[in-house]
Amino acid sequence: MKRTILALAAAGCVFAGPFVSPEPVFTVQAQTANLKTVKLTVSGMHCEGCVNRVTRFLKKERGVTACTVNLETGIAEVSFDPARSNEKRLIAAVKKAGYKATVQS
Ligand SMILES: [Cu+2]
Repeated sequence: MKRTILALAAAGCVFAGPFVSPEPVFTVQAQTANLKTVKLTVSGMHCEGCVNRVTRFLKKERGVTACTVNLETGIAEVSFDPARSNEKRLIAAVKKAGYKATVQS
């Protein structure tokens, strides 16, 4: 179920391509409309393994629908439902993974 929502949410984020059906997916659209995206500066990552670990922990966090972690910049871009999570929880998730994070201003 969660997997389906993620897939649909991802499809909703992609700008209308040839495969995007014009029929709206009502519930998912309503959900994605309320998503919030934050950029976290993550320190302590030094390889692809770290990136995967941080990504995994962030994606496990409730309400998180998407997460992209960039090793070079050390920035994690996270989309989440603000009704279910917040910056503090995301930072805690990164900490649980073994790294430090701050919200990028
Ligand atoms: Cu590493």
